[in-house]
Amino acid sequence: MNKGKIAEMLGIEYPIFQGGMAWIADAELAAAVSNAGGLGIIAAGNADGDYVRTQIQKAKELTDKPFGLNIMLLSPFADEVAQIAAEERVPVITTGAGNPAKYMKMWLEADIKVIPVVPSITFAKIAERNGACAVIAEGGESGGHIGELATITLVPQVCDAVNLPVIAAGGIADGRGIAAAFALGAEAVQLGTRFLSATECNIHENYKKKVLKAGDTATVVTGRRLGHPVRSIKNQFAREYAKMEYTDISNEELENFGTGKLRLAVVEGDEKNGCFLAGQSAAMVTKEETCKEIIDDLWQDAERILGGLKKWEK
Ligand code: TUI
Repeated sequence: MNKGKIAEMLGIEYPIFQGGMAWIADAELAAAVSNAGGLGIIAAGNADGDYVRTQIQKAKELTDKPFGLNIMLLSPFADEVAQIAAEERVPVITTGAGNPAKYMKMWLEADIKVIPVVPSITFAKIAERNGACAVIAEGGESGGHIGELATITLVPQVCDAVNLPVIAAGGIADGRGIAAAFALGAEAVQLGTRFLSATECNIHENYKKKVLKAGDTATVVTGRRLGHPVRSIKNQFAREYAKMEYTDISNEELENFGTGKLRLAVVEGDEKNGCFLAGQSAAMVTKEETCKEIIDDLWQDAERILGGLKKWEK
């Protein structure tokens, strides 16, 4: 099957991105995905410049294939990390949780392909105007920080609104999801949650277990009150946070209550107090596999389903 414009543009084998999950997506995961033919993406998250530079250099050692860096724009280190990404000339930058306009010129001058995550048509159009080579339209089924729209409504609207290739994200975890995304007009997909169970994903064993045993209604969205809705697996932390949103405590106290809880989940595996970010597709993640097994399985299934879809073949 024709693997499409995005794979060609980025020099990857399959149009499958691994989402840049904060605290989770390190050089090892990204390189494993890139070596399997997808686009592996290191997450800068809230980390400082030194950490990010080390991870970029490690990825360059672990793979000779293209890889990406995700810059979380709410990070206090976003300016520093943006500069380091340009210096290191990472092949691809994706951005999350904001508008990357002020960095675009610097990145484009460094010959970097910039692909912002957009939660709406407005931000897709801004990205196009500022020189992005594609956009990732991420629906609210995904884990972590989310927008208001669902993937099935967001993707076709973004495809109609901009003249750029669109990567669909949010709720996609298998070949059926990929087929659906292509039917909506996307030319590639980004998956995060499916890679949480990957052998090369260096998260605490308890995190993997939580994802593997998640059911269809295992996740919940908290944080709307502070303007940063976040989807995570229901546990004591999520329930307490949800309750606190409706009390009269200050925003600052609420924010402080959330600080450091993703680290508790990823590093300590603290099942009660950690914040276990995951998308609605967690219920579809049922076994631990290598990144290569995941990518091969995804593409084989997508190809089987899409075999006859003429629009994609041309
Ligand atoms: O960024 C993500 N997912 C994330 S970031 C993250 S770390 C974090 N922790 C606490 C609060 C906030 C972030 C965990 N998961 N996905 C990409 C994404 N980007 N989803 C939604 C957006 C987005 C939202 C608003 C992109 C642009 C945007 O622009 C609005 C503006 O006002 O700039």
